[in-house]
Amino acid sequence: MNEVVTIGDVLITFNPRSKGPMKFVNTFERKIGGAELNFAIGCARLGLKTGWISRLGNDEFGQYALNVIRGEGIDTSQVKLVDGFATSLYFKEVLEDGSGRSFYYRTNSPTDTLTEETIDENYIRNTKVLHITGVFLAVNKEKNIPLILKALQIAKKNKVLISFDPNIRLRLWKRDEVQSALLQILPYVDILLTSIEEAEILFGTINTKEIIKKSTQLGVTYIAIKQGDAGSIGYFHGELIDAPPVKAKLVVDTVGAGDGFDAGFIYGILNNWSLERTLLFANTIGSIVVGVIGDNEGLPYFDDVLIRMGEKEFIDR
Ligand code: KDG
Repeated sequence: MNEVVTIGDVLITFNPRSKGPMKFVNTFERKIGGAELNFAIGCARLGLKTGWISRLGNDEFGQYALNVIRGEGIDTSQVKLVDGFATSLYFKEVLEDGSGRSFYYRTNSPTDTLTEETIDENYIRNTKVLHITGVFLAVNKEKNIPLILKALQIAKKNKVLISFDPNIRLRLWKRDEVQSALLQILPYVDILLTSIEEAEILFGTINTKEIIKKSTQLGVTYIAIKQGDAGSIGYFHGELIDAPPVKAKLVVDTVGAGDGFDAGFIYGILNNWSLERTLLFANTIGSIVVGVIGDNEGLPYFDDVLIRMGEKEFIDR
């Protein structure tokens, strides 16, 4: 039995070797990414039994990705390599000021072959948490929204906790599409892990109390508002905690920090930690992830987090 299961698309990631507009970058470093996969890697490294439901192209990149994912100890029994589809790609741009864009090559994703019929009810029933993000929904809205709704219904029926990160990528869909789609998902959600900007798109407000009110009215019990280097806010059953930021030692790549935070938050919940400790743990993970280039290379193992929290001694020889 898994403790956490997620559903998503992998992306072979091309990190630029130099800064500046992508059209002038000549060399890239190949890595792998994808919001749900980053989350799964984060959970597995913390020691949670983690499953990932997906489809990859039966090509060099898909085979490479599958090897990496297996190597992380993630259960890939629900992953298939499919013929006739190319594994999705994305190229990252990093400008001199650290900002940048993502360029996706993911139309006709291999996950287009993942349908409502291919969802194994038993697999979803046999986990403690089902984690969904808005990225997978956006990759193929017409198909993935009903597919995810089916997975959510199975999870609800079997008392599996549902966590949701809106992970809104406006390169994949328009604001009004996002709101109407995600508002269909929210009534199933137990744990909402969002940024303030995403909460504004969903609820039309950046006021924390309003966000909490609107989410809890829909049935959400745990809320975490991720604020990057400003820490995070958490809410559970009337308890509201403003958790201070954990200062990063180095910031070289912020992609994946939110996915790492999500993994840490779910770890805390599954271990019945207090909301305060859960937020501190998740904030610490985010602060570690940003110190490493790549979408998931910086995700820490459990002991790394304890060392950064000062709860375990670091012995280097
Ligand atoms: O959360 C980080 C991800 O967004 C990144 O690894 C890849 O852009 C990506 C996506 O669409 O999943």
